[in-house]
Formats: sequence, C-alpha cells, structure tokens
Amino acid sequence: MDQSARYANLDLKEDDLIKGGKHILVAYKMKPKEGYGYLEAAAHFAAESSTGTNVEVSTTDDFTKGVDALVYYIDEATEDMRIAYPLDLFDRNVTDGRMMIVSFLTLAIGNNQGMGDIKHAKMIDFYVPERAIQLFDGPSRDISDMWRILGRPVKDGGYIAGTIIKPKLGLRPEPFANAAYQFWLGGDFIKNDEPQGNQVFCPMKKVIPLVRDALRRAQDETGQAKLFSANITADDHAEMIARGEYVLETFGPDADKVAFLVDGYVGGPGMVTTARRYFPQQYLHYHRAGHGAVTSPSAKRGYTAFVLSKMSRLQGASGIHVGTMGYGKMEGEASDKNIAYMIERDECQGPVYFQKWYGMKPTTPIISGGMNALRLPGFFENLGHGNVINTSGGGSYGHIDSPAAGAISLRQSYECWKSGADPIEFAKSHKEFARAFESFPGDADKLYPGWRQKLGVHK
Ligand code: CAP
Ligand code: MG
Repeated sequence: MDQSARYANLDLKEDDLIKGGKHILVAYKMKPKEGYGYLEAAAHFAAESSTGTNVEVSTTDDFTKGVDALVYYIDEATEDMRIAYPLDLFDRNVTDGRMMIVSFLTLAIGNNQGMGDIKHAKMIDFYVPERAIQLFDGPSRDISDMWRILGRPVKDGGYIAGTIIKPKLGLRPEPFANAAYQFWLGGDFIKNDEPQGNQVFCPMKKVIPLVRDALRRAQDETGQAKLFSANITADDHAEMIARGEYVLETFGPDADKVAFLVDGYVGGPGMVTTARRYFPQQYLHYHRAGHGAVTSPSAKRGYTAFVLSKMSRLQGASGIHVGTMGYGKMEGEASDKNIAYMIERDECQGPVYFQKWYGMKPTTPIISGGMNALRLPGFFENLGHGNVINTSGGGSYGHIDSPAAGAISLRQSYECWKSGADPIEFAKSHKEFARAFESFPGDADKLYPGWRQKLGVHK
C-alpha cells in the first residue's frame, strides 16, 4: 500500500519546520529493498515510526493524522531521507512531564529497523527544538566541576590525565588498589574498566575501601586532588543505587572526587537516567562499550557514534567516550572531532542539522582506546584543544618505568603540544615523555622516524 499521500510532504521546508519548533527532525541514510519505490518505502517507514502500520485502520481519526511523522526530504541517489516527528508523539514522564530518550529511540529507530521493505536505514543526525531541549535532563555536572576539584581554572582548565585500571579483569583487591595508587602519584583520574564491578575475586566491598585509602595516600603525597570513576553498572536500578551509595559512603569526605561510570549503551537509557537522577551531585561517566554493533561505519543500520553522543548530552551524561579520532586503537577518523564539538559547545553544525543547546551544560569528550603520550600530540592538534578527559590504560601501565611515569608522560605530552614544541626536542628535557618512546617503540617508529638516533637510544 502506498502511504505517501499521508506520510510524506515534500513541500515542507526544513527551515520552516525548525522555525516552528514543534518537530524533532531526523536524518537517515535509507535504502529500500529491490522492487520498492523510494518514496513509498520512506512513507511506510514514517508510518511505522509514528501513527501507522502497513494497512489503514478504522480507528484513525482526524486528530491522529495531526501527529503523523512526515517524510519531508528524499534523495534516492544519496540515500538521504529526512523525517519530521511531531513533538507530541513522544512519551512524557507521569512524574514530572519530562521527555525520555527511550521514547525517541523506540519511534525513530524502533520497528523501522526490521521492516520487510527496507534494505537498511541508519540515523546520521537529528535536530531537537528548544522546547525539547528544555524537557531533557541534560548534565548536572560537567568538566568544570572536575577542574574546580583539581584546583584548576573552571574555564579552559585543560587536560585531565586519566587511566583505566589494567589488566581489565583479574586483579584482586590489593593489587588493584596498588595499581590505582601508582598511577595517582602522577595522574589525575582513574576509572574502573567497563566490566569491573563486583567480581568474586575482587568484591566491591573489599576493593573500594582500599581504593579510597590509595586515593587519600596519593593526595597526601602529591598535595593534589585525585578523581575516581566507579562503575555502578547493573541490570537492577536498586543494585545501581546500592553500589553508588556504598561508594559515596566509603569515600566519605572525598565523595566529591567520585564519578559514576555506567555502561550506557548496553545498559540503555534507563541506566543512564538512574545515575543522572539519583546521583545528581556526581559526575556521570558514560562508557559506550558495545556501540560499535550499530555505530560502526560498516554497519548500515542503527545510528552513528555522533548520534549516540548527541543523545548522551540530552540524557545528562557529564562525559562520554567519543573515540580517538583515528589516533588510538579503536575505529574512528579525524573528522570525528565534530562529535566532540557537538557535545561541548552551545551551538554546532552537525552532519545535517545546526543545533543550539540553549545553555544546556556540556558533555566532556572522553578520549580513550590505545592512547599514550606519543599519540596525544597529533590528537590534540587535530581536535584543536585539550579540554578533555583522556584515559590511557596501556599507555600508563605499559610505560617501562612505572604507572606514575606513564601518567607524567601523558601530562608532559599535553604540555609539549600546548607549547608548540617539537616532541623530540621536548623529550630531551622531559624524562618520562622520553621514556615513552622506548615504552612504545612501534608507535615511536611510525610517528617520529629517526627518534632513536635523535634521542641517543641504541637498544
Ligand atoms: C581503553 C579501554 C576503553 C576503550 C573503549 C578498553 O583501554 O579501557 O574501554 O577506550 O573504547 O577497555 O579498551 P586502553 P571507546 O587505554 O588500554 O586502550 O573509548 O572508543 O568507547
Ligand atoms: Mg575499557
């Protein structure tokens, strides 16, 4: 059944829809299956994503038609399809009338992902009108809170040197806390790795008091504040709260130094919102493990990493992993810097839509995945600033001298880039940075050819 007379209106102008402020606009790359017309498939897609199904139903009335999603732009050659979703389509909380990402996803990337006449469809951007921005939680804490705790300027406070406790799993409580202490002697921020929580060989109630003690000792020794991002991921809302409360209680007077990490992609929006609403005083660290299943450029379905990140700001993530833009070990490219700009700025041009955030707090780009002191200068150069949290697990615990030296090498790397120095020259007067070359010789050979000779390393 061709539903394009009802679910498509190609005369609608995007500018007018934006000025009207009554729609969420969504841009997809969509391809119908063989034998289906583009507009017909697009209209069916909009129907299934809003008020319709594959047949007319007798219960539809005139009001229903007022909340139809409408295809307003198509370009078959480029597979571009854009749909306007009336704001009233989206579910609101009973408790406080607010909007929720789960409802947005259920419509905009719901049943349409499995339709028989659609070969594939992937969301590449979306536009949120001012009214909807007002109705999402947004972050309650942001990087300025971290900078303040660290005693840095709250604007442009710069690079936060972080790590992930490694090995990923398999440390018992004492070695775990010791690994934390070692890094904190030189660095600022440590997170649990995404699967670390309450394993039988490292129970939370054994390890967290030791981590708290390590933090206190490192603070005493260095005279600097230290930060810990504790993983409170769990299926159960009550379990998450129990974990969070336990960590805060254990950290006591240092509880302001605690962030909460949630595996927000596998856990879903409910998990993110549990952390955002129940612990609004804590920095909310969104780890996106699993996202590649839908965001990878090789996946023609789902949504992009850009879309995931943009949604996370609406949900209230204080920070989210945004990859390393091709400089680390995970998939990504230099142009992914636009993901960082979209979540940290008050207005930004996305792949399709220009988005204003109307003062919503920023979400910090968290840079992670195969990073080390040698890879960072190029990364900063591409991004154009260093106001990020970087977690380098291998890059810290893989430093040949110590985790503290690894941490210091990261900070030196930022200082090197910031001062515009040549990394090899800088290494001559910065020991930990210099030793990073010997720690990661494969990277050194690739990024700084001739480094051995220039630094006098002959091993
Ligand atoms: C990095 C990491 C992070 C990834 C996630 C890991 O460790 O802890 O989870 O960065 O990817 O387990 O691989 P290393 P992304 O520093 O040792 O590589 O940040 O892209 O979401
Ligand atoms: Mg990890």
